[in-house]
Amino acid sequence: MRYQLYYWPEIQGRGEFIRLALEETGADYVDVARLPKRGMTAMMRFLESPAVKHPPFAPPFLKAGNALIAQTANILFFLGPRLGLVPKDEASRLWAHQLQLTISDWVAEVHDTHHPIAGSLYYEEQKREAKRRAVLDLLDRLPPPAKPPSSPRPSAARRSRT
Ligand SMILES: N[C@@H](CCC(=O)N[C@@H](CS)C(=O)NCC(=O)O)C(=O)O
Repeated sequence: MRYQLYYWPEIQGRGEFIRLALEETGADYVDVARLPKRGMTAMMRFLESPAVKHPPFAPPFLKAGNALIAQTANILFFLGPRLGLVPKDEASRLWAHQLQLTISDWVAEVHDTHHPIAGSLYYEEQKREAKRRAVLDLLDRLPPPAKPPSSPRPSAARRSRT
């Protein structure tokens, strides 16, 4: 099966999660929007054409035969067993999916520390809010990456002082 990946050609972004799975396993795929000339047109057709029955919300999305699959975690849930990246049992698959959904939450959190008001505004236009958001996010939401999992989260430590 030749998979077709659709993602913005200029950035790595969420498309990279899909690329990594495809590259790691040597899957046969084409990165459609990176093709010269018609790549972006092909991608925009899926996003804009009323003829698409189940249109994606936003890239990345994957075409696999007749299936059109969007949402990064959903695409990986589909690809995982097909590319041999997860064990076959349901519990393992759900655990891998749960991890990927958590990563998706983190991606959104980190994105919002730069674009807390709107993704369509430049960082410079929302710098003050971004700084506030970033500090609060670090304190309340994201666990410290450098510490072992057993360490208390900063938010818990903060709460215990009040
Ligand atoms: N929840 C979706 C989010 C998709 C998303 O927001 N994609 C971004 C790029 S990483 C995008 O295309 N934003 C511009 C737009 O929606 O027009 C996922 O995890 O795939």
